Parts: sequence; structure tokens; C-alpha cells
Amino acid sequence: MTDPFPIKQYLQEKRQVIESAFARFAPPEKSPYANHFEAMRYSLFVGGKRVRPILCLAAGQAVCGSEALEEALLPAACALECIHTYSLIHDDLPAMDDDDLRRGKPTNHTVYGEAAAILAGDGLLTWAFDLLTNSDNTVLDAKKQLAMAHCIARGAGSFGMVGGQALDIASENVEYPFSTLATIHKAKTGALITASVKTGALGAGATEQQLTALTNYGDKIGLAFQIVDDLLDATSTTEQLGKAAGSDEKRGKATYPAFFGIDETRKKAKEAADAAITALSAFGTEAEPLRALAEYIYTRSR
Ligand code: GRG
Repeated sequence: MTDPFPIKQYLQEKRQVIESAFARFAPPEKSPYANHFEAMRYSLFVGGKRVRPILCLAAGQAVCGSEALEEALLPAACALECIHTYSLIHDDLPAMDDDDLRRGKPTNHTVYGEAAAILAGDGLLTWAFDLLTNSDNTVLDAKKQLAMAHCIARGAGSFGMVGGQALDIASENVEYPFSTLATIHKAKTGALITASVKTGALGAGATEQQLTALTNYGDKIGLAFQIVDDLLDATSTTEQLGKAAGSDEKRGKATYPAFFGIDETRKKAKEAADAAITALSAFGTEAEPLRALAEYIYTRSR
């Protein structure tokens, strides 16, 4: 029997890699825009799990067969985290979810004010495409960089995360069928997660077949991620989550537990994580990190 993949150690190591990449890439502390940069840095360094950039690096490894492309993929990995962080800042604003707590700390607008928080989000979103299109990246050619930027724009924009958020807001306090919930989840949460996996694969030069398998993997872990998010919101405390627990019910939002109950929802999360692992059947040990990440996403507690 082979030893289980050391996922804890892997996550710790990759988080470190991402933190030091951010230390190199992040906006400087001193500049004419210091206050704006400070608001961006506040949310970026406030303790996220870094799931999306790690998925990007792990997908690159699955295609490349080693970690040789990691350095070249780091700007894209950081770009994904910038976009994710901007979405959380904007999601917490009074006009959206109006939350005070995120990642265990006061939300951006409660610290810097609404206008500065909107601009911090705008700055992070734009900076992501600055990172993605930087010509200093001599390992990934322009065609690859273009494909990666396009993939992320699709996942983050109106065909993905932003579209899902718009649909979610429009559906608040409206009774809707499960199919609408599935559409909202796939776009709001799943699209950026799938794009994270695909971006790493594109950067590493995936074949059509590999890209199809990894897209399928991304779709399934995106689903598992959101189901678990619904579960945690219903079953954890605010202290455990670092953000307001029970908020879905308070807002009358449709969720997996609301449709299926807790036990059935847990089953569905496991099925989605298992399906993600099955999607990797054509890959060997080079995809072990991705397999372990599917397991982590299903078993995570925050
Ligand atoms: C405002 C354009 C716009 C989009 C907002 C992401 C999002 C769309 C809203 C956040 C609401 C939410 C709870 C979504 C469910 C899944 C999710 C994105 C959870 C947070 O992601 P994690 O757990 O967070 O990766 P950390 O803090 O670890 O990075």
C-alpha cells in the first residue's frame, strides 16, 4: 500500500510559495497611492486558504509531470487570488451581503470605508490582468498567456462569477427550483475554480484530452466546494468560519441543505469530490496533488 499524499504539508508549502510570490509582485507599501495599496494588501494578506492559486499550480504539475513550471505559473496563480479577493471585498459591501467579518477580520469597507473598498476590489481585479499579461514572463509564450487571460476573464466575468452573483442577487427572497440553485452555484463559485484548474493546464501546454479531463475535474470540485460552503454555513459557528455563519438562512437563500437536508447534502458533496477524482483517471502520480485537493475540499472545516 502506498502512503497517503501529505496534503497538509503540501498546502503549507504551496501557501508559502504563493506568499513569497505576492511579496515580489504585490503593490509597494510606499507610493503616491499608498492608501489604496494598503486597502488592497489588507484583504490580500488577511489569511485566505489560497485554494484557487494552489489548484492552478497543481494542474500545471499534472500536465507537466513535475513542478518545473511552477515559477512561470505563479503570476497567473496570484492573479486568480487577486480576483477571488476582489470578489469577496465587493460581496461584503453594504449593497451586496453587507458583512462585517471576513477571514476572521473586519471586512475591507468597515476598515477603509465603502469607496476605498470598491476601489481596492477594482484595483485587485485590474492588477490580475496586469500580472497575466506581463511580458517579463519569458517561459510562457504570448499565445499561452493570451489563452490563460481569456480563460480567467471568462470564469470571472459575466459568463461566470459576476453573472452568478447577479443571478443570486436577483433571486433573493424568490422561491426557485433546484435547477436555478445549480446554475447560480456553477457560475458564482464553480466558474473561477474551474478556470483556476484550466489556467494551470493551459500554461503547461495541455492536450485537448487533458484539458477536457481537467475541466471536468474543475467543475466537480467547484460543485463540491460550494456544497461544502453551504454545509459549513449551516453547521459551523462564526468563530470557526471567520465569517458570519448561518447567513444563508437569515437571508432566506436557497442552499443544498435547504433542498436536501444535511445528511443528503454531505453525500452529494462526497459524490462530487469522488467524481472529480474519477475525472483524473488518465493521469498518474503527477495528479496526486489534485486528487488530494479534491479530498481536502470535501473535508475542509472552514
Ligand atoms: C461581487 C462579483 C462579485 C462576486 C462575488 C465569490 C462571491 C461572488 C461571493 C462570495 C460568497 C460566497 C460565500 C461564495 C461561496 C464560495 C466562496 C467563494 C467562498 C469563499 O472562498 P474561500 O473559502 O475563501 O476560498 P478564502 O477566504 O479561504 O479565500
